[in-house]
Amino acid sequence: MLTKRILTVQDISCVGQCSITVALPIISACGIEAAILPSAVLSTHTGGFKGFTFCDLTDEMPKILKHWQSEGLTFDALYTGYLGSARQIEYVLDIADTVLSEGAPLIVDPAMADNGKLYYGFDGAFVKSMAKLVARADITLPNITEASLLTDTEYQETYTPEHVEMLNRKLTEMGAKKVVMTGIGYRPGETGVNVYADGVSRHYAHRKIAKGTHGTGDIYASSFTGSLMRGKDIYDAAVIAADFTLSCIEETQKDPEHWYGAVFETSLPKLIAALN
Ligand code: PXL
Repeated sequence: MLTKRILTVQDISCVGQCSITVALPIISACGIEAAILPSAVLSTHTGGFKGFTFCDLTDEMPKILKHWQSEGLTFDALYTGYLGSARQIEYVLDIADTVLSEGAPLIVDPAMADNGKLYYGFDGAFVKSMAKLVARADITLPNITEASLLTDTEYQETYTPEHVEMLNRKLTEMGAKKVVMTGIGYRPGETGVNVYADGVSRHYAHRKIAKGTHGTGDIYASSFTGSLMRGKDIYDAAVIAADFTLSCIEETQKDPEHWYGAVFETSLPKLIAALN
């Protein structure tokens, strides 16, 4: 096929602008077909809503995979986001082994922690399972909290480029081929992304907006994956995704009542323009 089809595996949070509800529109805007494998359905995400519902779809995963195999369906990339259990990670590895086309990258966003803390519901055993998936990744996109947890390194709120380099080395020694580390800033008021590929780091710095917004990791990973599949190299894709994510956070700031996610919709034209 001339067109590219990718598969993303993560949950559906019905309200909350994260995981599949941002991955689908963003990857589509990049001009790439996105197929989904929902790992669970939640009424909302877990970051601030109370009493959310949760329907686990783990048992569906092998059945869905079997059907795809019987239809001969394959995917040109596999992008994973928020996953809920060790068993889901085993199924993701089965998917990577069976329905990826030749050379299709495995892109792993180990979405499980931020600001030095695991998200609600995760524990050390899950981190170990996620480390197994990261070890298979062609590209992994951790923030510094996730990189620290995955490599059993103490989390530091402020850090040096040498510290980031050490985390990158540890992640690649585990097996990940390339690392795009998000939320990396060395100066007050600055954040950015560090791309580690073939033993070399390149850092892209940009303005940091003080108030963090939920779901920006998913916006970043989706726009990165879409840009990469549009043929951008890893650094250019990382920069396009950083500029897009920053624009989404700026849009979110215009509405102080919009607390649960980032307003990404109005920045999609900018993302499309950056790719053309
Ligand atoms: O954005 C990451 C994410 C995705 N899905 C669910 C979440 C979170 C973060 O908290 O709760 C259900």
